[in-house]
Amino acid sequence: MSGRQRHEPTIEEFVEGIKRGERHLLSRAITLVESSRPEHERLAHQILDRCIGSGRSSIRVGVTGAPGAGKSTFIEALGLHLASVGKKVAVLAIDPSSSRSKGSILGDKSRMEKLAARPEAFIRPTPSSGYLGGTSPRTHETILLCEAAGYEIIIVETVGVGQSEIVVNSMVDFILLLMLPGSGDELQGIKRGIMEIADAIAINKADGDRQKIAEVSKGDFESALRLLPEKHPGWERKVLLTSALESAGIHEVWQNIEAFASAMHESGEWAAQRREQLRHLLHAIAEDRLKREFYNTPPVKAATQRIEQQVLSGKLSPFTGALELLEAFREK
Ligand SMILES: Nc1nc2c(ncn2[C@@H]2O[C@H](COP(=O)(O)OP(=O)(O)OP(=O)(O)O)[C@@H](O)[C@H]2O)c(=O)[nH]1
Ligand SMILES: [Mg+2]
Repeated sequence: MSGRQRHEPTIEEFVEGIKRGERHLLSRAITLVESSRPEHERLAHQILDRCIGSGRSSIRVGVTGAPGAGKSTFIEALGLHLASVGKKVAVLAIDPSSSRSKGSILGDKSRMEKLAARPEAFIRPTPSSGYLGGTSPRTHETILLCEAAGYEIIIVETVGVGQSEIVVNSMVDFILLLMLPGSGDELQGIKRGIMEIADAIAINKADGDRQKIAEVSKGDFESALRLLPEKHPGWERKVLLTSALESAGIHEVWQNIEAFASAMHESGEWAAQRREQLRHLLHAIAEDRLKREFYNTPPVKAATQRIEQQVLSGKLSPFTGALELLEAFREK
């Protein structure tokens, strides 16, 4: 960073710049969204308020799967495919390491260097900032900013290790689950819940001598999907074979996403799901704010340590302790 004082853009400049697709302003607005400083938060919300009605539409795709399944490589291949047909693509890679390290230490693959070099693409690692599962209301807010900036396809990468894919389900239109070729018997330790929220499965790394086994896995996953309840009535979840490394099967995945989008638009479910997601965001933000306000209220702050100690030493039950904290909050 240079020592030069940076000009702080006005709300107007932020909003107009984002709508014109100026990447540096989009980046700075996302930084404000991610900040926990109250003045940044206020600014971020003023910007968001004026971006949310941009009327621009997008397809939001969540890509999830076990660590090393090839999510980043796949997203880069898909992004390059989309950029080559002139689509503007934003990629939000949720970096699970950043809650620990406070920085975004992404591996080479996660940087998606080829895609990053394309003018049509915008790549942003987002810190999971300690939120359960690696996504936060901030990811949703960042999606809204990217949409206002005219990105037509927004791809969110999350590691399918627990809650993250459930959270990502509340902010994207389509979820692609990446699996590896291999025995589908034990479904590779992937929890049933993750399969249930997938709109399609791609068996990635279906290349070299893994091709045969990938075919077998395809059948296994198709059977497994048939046993699961429908996610969207009328949408048949496909199992596709891909090689992100060789860019094979990528176009087929995209065609599947487009088919999903038109089917959902036709049935009205697209809009219904988006409305449901706004409801979710409303409550996620309210809960987030309330929780912070609660613990920052002076009487609660003052009582927390004492009550914690009493609970830990067995003098007070956690139930009574929690009620006492609420009492302190009400007395504020
Ligand atoms: N053979 C083969 N290797 C692949 C393919 N896709 C990814 N890989 C390799 O698999 C490794 C992991 O790929 P990533 O794209 O980083 O996987 P990821 O799922 O994003 O990993 P995390 O973000 O760490 O969870 C890398 O060495 C890739 O080169 C593929 O289609 N075929
Ligand atoms: Mg990755």
